[in-house]
Amino acid sequence: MKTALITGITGQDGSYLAEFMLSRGYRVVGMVRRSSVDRFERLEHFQRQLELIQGDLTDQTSLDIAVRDVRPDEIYNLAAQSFVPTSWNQPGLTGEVTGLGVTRVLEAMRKNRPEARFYQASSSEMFGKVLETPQRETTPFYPRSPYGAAKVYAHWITVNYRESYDLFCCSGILFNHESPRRGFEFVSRKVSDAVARIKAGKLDRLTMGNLDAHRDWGFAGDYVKAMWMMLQQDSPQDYVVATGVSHSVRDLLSAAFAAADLSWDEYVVIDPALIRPAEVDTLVGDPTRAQAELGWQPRVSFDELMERMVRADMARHGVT
Ligand code: NDP
Ligand code: GDR
Repeated sequence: MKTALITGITGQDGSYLAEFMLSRGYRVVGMVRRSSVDRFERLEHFQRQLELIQGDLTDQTSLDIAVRDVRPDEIYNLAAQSFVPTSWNQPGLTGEVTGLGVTRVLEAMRKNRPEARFYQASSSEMFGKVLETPQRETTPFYPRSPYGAAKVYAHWITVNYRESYDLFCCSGILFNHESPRRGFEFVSRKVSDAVARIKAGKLDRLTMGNLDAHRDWGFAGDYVKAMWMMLQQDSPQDYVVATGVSHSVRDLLSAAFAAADLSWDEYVVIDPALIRPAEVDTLVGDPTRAQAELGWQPRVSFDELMERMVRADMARHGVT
């Protein structure tokens, strides 16, 4: 039985990846940071099948102990301060966790378990003010936030440990992926939850930021499979994971409200405070390498994704 160590297991992707790895017969160990409250909502329905250990990406000792004791065959580093707007208010913390934290995990692996395979959660935010469309593995980076800058550092340190120490390290450059388990501050979930609350009579107005931004949105359940596929290859590589289709935030509003037979323009107001200091205007990925070398394909379309999210939130709020 192979062992997978997942950092960030309490997050959206961590929960889907853990379920997927269990279905492949892995022993799954999740690293969680110490908190005064349990935050395992996304894991509740299968938590008994998991081992959870404490650790924090800001603390080298905890990572050394985790890797030494767990003896993983595969390490998935999903932990990060992942919300872009927070990265302007907490740039130091974002750099520590999302950037330097990756070096700490790599060091823990190099010292304690160099034969393990390593996955780094890289991001399309690294392309930022895009220098090429669609974005592929060779497109130069131009990050537009402290988060994006931290991810660029994390990406290159992963490449560097592969080249310096001959470790099996891969970066998945994943474009936005969503699900009913998405955090409430991200735009897709903010909107699906708002639609459900409007239907339930609990909300009459939704404040939004930039409606003109375009993103390449896919389903998180499809994307975690690509993470695993990368670590099953003969040699380590970096891969773009995306649908290849871009939509605006306005399209997202339209799809989500339509799923509940509502018109978004009757409820949405713009709040300038939600406009970012520097925006990533348009992202669209070219997943050709992932399709050709991994055999990966996205299965859930944009409209289906938004409909699923709205339905799940409506059920949560007790409306049909
Ligand atoms: P989430 O924000 O849902 O999850 C982040 C996870 O990181 C949580 O489990 C969180 O723990 C954990 N974490 C945060 N800080 C620390 C720390 N100091 N030490 C240990 N763990 C910590 O993110 P997603 O699941 O959406 O994303 C997973 C990864 O993929 C992230 O690295 C993200 O940046 C990246 N990514 C995500 C994309 C997306 O569209 N979802 C696209 C491209 C990249 P806690 O529950 O305690 O807060
Ligand atoms: P993003 O996701 O920044 O792309 O990062 P988010 O859903 O936060 O924003 C997407 C786009 O929507 C615009 N927007 C709003 N966003 C939020 N959150 N709230 C609003 O009210 C709103 N109005 C408009 C934003 O300006 C932006 O253009 C996500 C995260 O998961 C990162 O961790 C990951 O690396 C990238 O996706 C790929």
